[in-house]
Amino acid sequence: MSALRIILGDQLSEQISSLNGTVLETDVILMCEVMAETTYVKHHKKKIAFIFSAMRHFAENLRSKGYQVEYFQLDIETPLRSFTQAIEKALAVRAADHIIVTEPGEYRVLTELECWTEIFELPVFIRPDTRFLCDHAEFESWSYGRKSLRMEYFYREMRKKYSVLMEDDQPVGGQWNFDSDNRKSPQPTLEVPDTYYNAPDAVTQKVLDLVEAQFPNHMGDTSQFHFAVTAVEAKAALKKFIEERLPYFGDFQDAMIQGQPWMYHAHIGLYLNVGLLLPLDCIAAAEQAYRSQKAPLNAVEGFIRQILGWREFVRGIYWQKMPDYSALNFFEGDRDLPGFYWDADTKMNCLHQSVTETIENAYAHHIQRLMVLGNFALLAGIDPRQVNDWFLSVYADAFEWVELPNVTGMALFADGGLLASKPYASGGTYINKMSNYCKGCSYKVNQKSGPDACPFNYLYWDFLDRNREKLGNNHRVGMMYKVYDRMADDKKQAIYYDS
Ligand code: DLZ
Ligand code: SF4
Repeated sequence: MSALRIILGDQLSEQISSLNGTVLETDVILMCEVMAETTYVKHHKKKIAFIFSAMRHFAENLRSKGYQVEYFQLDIETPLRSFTQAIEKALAVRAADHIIVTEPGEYRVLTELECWTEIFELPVFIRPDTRFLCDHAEFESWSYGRKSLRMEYFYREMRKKYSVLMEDDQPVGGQWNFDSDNRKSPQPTLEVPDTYYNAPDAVTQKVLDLVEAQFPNHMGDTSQFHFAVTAVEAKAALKKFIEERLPYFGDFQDAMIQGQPWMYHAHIGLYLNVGLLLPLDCIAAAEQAYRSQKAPLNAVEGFIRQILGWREFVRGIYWQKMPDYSALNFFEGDRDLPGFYWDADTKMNCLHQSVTETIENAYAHHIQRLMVLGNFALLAGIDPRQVNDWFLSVYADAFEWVELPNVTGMALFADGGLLASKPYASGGTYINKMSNYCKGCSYKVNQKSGPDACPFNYLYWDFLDRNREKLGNNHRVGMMYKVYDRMADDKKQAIYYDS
């Protein structure tokens, strides 16, 4: 008996279920750099480099522990077109009588591997991904019969299940959620610590050269590559966050400062999503910081909610609603994504800064993604498929199970309210409150119409007006319709023409 065990590029954990029970003498681990996976959306150069380097380091680590690893590096002359082709190539040189794989993070990949039994005439065992804290059956039973799915209630169940920030059966501090403490406006003089920096080693340097040569038309460049690429390094990045940023994470969670791409966010999403960090380790480290009085409760609870609540919740929704979820378009957006999402060439300073930082770092923080980049796409009525493809390709942490619900559900409200209770739509005022971008902008944030008006302002009112039938009954938006209806007709006309 010998197994071919497949490890995908986002399954780089020694605890991954596909490795359970490996017989070192007979079993073969297969990992492969697949051209089609790098180009089905044009991933950012730093994202491809991160994944390839982390994969190569992971393979080396497995070899050092006695595993037999078949690793296919990207072959430019005869690139692999799919995971299926990689298995075919592996089976040509390594005999196996069954295949073992952990369920993938994308529906597209699941449909591919569900064909393997027929193609290879071998039993294929698809194991659950036990790195997640809520499995599919548990999410089904939690969501069964509920009219709407709200993360808050799911999160409370998870807090109890894992006994996180609990005192007996009550939440520490007497409440579940401290978000109301987390809305401080930014002070441009804040001294934000540097993000984790890891100098590329020889393996990473080889990958960076490969990516620069082979993907010239993809976003970004490979200079200043500083990501962790092993589990040990990712743990160091987590430690740096817990010690230096976590204490302020809550206070400035929604703040944006020009020239400060990292703020007090964790920047560990990419490590969690490829498996270099495990969720419970991150949660335990944050809770420990609170228990030892190194970080306040509002910060620790907010951070833990992202991992134990939001991350698991969006994964549950993704697998429950796919494949239909990827086609949802509640507002029937049909405009093309503007070119400035790729080159930052826009006079709107908030968008210019957010896209510039995305190009440089394959990263932008949550509030830039939601209230600047997502908000603009929502208000302007951009086709959700194009917006999703963009988010999936440009961020190093983006894998479809997490990207799609965040963009389609949260940023675009394209699911009509399955995941969020109202659209996260706002005019320039909110961006001005939470950032210093407007000071350096060609547009005037206080003007509602005319050539100098902040485009977010007229797009906001136009968005409400053209979607009245769909949003008029939403009591959380109702107030804004009253404001719009009181506006003079000439103002409404100007908004319409500017949009
Ligand atoms: C995103 C990505 C990229 C760029 N390249 C690879 C690759 O070469 N090999 C691989 O195994 N996985 C890659 N991935 C991740 C996959 O596209 C996909 O997101 C995951 O397999 C889903 O579980
Ligand atoms: Fe963005 Fe409007 Fe502010 Fe300019 S004025 S930075 S477009 S919100």
